[in-house]
Amino acid sequence: MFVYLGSCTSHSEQRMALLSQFFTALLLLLLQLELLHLVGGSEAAAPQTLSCLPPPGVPGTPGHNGLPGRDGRDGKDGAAGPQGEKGEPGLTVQGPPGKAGPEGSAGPAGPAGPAGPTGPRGLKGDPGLPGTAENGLITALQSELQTLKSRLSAVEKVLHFSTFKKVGQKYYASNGMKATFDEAERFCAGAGGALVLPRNEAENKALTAMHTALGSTYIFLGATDREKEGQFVDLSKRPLTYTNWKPNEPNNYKGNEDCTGVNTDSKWNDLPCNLAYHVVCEIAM
Ligand code: MAN
Ligand code: CA
Repeated sequence: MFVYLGSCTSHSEQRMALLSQFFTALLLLLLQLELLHLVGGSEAAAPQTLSCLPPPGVPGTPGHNGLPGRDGRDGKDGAAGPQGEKGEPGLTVQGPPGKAGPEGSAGPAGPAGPAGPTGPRGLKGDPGLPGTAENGLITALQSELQTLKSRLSAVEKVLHFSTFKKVGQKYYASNGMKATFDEAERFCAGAGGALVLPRNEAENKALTAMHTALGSTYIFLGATDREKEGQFVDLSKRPLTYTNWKPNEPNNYKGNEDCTGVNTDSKWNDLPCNLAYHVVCEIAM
């Protein structure tokens, strides 16, 4: 039984109405049970059959299925899914520039006496260059591009030689040729480099390795004292900052030694410029 209670009834009124419906139904049920007792005998009696009822009939056809029930409540939360893939690393970019600091105060007053009043405040300074992240990235990439261009250029020059060795920011390269000093100097310049001249011990040691590869005894170095006897200079006429002379060298033997060579022991000796010695060029990056 369903009774429409209306939207204007209070909660307690609704409860009262439901209770009264419930008790009415209960009363009807008890009345029916009492009728059965009156017909069927005392309470204590054993189970019985109502002899006054007619025999049961043939079972009827099954009823139709009922309507589907309402949806159940939502289930519990499922287990957490697997962890996602790690993201790509972000770009490193320069942040924006900070704000300009406050302007400095005027200088201290001069000594007491006839000095004038303190000068006016100075003009505001010019703003700095825009230090945006993009500008920082462009500068870094331009620098990297220059480095790569320089290295590629050196490697392309070295490709024309059969023997080469990298030392610091340069290559020492040779094709095993022997030549006079002037020929050697021209050859190296034409190859985009210069006749070799070690500037430190590491570079000098690299020439010992070239000796081993070339099977040479002397390699010409880019240093002469042609202009002033006893004063060795490089090919740009600058004084040498590193030397590794043998003992008692340079000796200008027979007054005819204005050029320089390095021996297999890595020591230097002044030699005749018109004799042919092995040629090694240095190719800078
Ligand atoms: C000797 C020394 C050197 C000189 C050579 C020339 O080894 O006198 O100083 O340069 O001969 O062959
Ligand atoms: Ca000598």
